[in-house]
Amino acid sequence: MQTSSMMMGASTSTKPLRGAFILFEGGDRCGKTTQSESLVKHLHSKGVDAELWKFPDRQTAIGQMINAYLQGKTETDDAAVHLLFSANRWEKRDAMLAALSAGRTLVVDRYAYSGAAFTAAKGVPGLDLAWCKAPDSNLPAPDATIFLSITPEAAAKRGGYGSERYEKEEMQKGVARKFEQLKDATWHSVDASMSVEAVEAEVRRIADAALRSCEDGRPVQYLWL
Ligand code: DGP
Repeated sequence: MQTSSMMMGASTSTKPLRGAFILFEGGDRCGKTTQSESLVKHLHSKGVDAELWKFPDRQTAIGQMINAYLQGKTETDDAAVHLLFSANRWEKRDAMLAALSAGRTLVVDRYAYSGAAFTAAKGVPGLDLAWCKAPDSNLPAPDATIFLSITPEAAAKRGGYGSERYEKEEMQKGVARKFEQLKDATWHSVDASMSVEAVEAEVRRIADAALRSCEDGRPVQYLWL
């Protein structure tokens, strides 16, 4: 199967066989929003069918429960809220796979790596990284993960953290340590303390390579199996 897909990819037009899944991860205030929006604009300018997705998706019923939790309006058990974040990704799985196979590139702002890093950083007994990763196993995996790296101190100076639950320097330090442990073959760490333009250039280089690998027939991968 893979061989015939690869042959099709090599012989047909410039439209990729499938879209690429390009993920942005990082601590709060690392510049993900600016960079993910800029990348989508850039891809559109090159005629690439691309869409920006964001997790948590606060529009769904599950997303609204997550939103209330993040805003401190509700208290939820740490394991239960972890599973809600994961469910919020699972409820998008089919749509995600359908978009990718229709040739649409997805630029995604946060995903399962945030899921594992933020919960594991709480240090709740029993909720270690392995436990945190388990519910997201078998979700589509990114083709490239762009990790915007910035120290929690530098992030805090960027206009300060907001008022949401995790936007505190101590928590962000723990999250940064957990992200370190989650690095995998898709991972590209980009120094987010550079100028917006310099980060954009790096991001575009990584995204172009991911698109090329999908054009060359790279199949969709799945997380953490
Ligand atoms: P954002 O909308 O990107 O600012 O994300 C909201 C906050 O939720 C942010 O502090 C990161 C955190 N977060 C994102 N995804 C997850 C997740 O899956 N699990 C947990 N525990 N936290 C998450």
